[in-house]
Amino acid sequence: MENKDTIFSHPLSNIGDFRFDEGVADVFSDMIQRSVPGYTNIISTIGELAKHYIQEQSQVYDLGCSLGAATLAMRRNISQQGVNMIAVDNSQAMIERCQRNLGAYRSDVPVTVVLDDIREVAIENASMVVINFTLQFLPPDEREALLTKVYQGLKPGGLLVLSEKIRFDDQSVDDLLTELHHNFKRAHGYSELEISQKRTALENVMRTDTAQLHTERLNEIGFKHVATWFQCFNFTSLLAIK
Ligand code: GEK
Repeated sequence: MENKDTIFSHPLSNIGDFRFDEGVADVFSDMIQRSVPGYTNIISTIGELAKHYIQEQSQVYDLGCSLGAATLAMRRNISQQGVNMIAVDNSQAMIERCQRNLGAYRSDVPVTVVLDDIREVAIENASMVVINFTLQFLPPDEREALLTKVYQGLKPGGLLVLSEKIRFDDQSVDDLLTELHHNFKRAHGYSELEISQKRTALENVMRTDTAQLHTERLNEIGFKHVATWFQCFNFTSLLAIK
């Protein structure tokens, strides 16, 4: 059974910045499913897209792979020949568990699990790249460079799936969708204390962009086709084809 996330359930005298450490990695699967509306749907759609977009003799990247959910979903759907997968995360705790999760299922598709910063990793000969809720943790002024590197490493017809928490310039809309998201968390058993302490912990480490900025940036970088395929409250997923 999955470990339940109770990290913020007791009052903390000093709420430090959120970190992807052992404690978080142990409960991460439960945490993300109870915190991100549509997460399971997004993961299974990533698997579906893998069937259509992964090209023979190419590479597939999962940037900010955590426990490897997106990598597993894609790997299950690969029948193309000569595909290499590369899953990257800069949390040692996540990478150890990701390696274990991938090892638990049989597959002929090789996966290299890399402990590194996604800004440091070369992207080459890629037909599909997934950045599922990870760009939001990079400093805002470094996001364009990362996406440009992804674009340059993609083959023609290659696909980027970019999922993010977003903010809205219209304060009333932002407040409303934040409240709906908090209701989602309440419905999944998080208390007011857990919701507010987690929010404080994320304040300095997760700075969200607007949906409009995401779309414009991908278009400016040169992606030929950009579309929002999923949105629920303040969570979105885009696909961008080179
Ligand atoms: C999923 N994609 O289950 N370099 C590498 N990894 C990073 C960096 C960085 N600069 N910054 C953060 N991370 C996953 C979920 S979680 C999303 C992704 C969330 C890693 C961090 O260690 C964590 O594992 C992941 O990005 C973000 O589909 O917690 O909201």
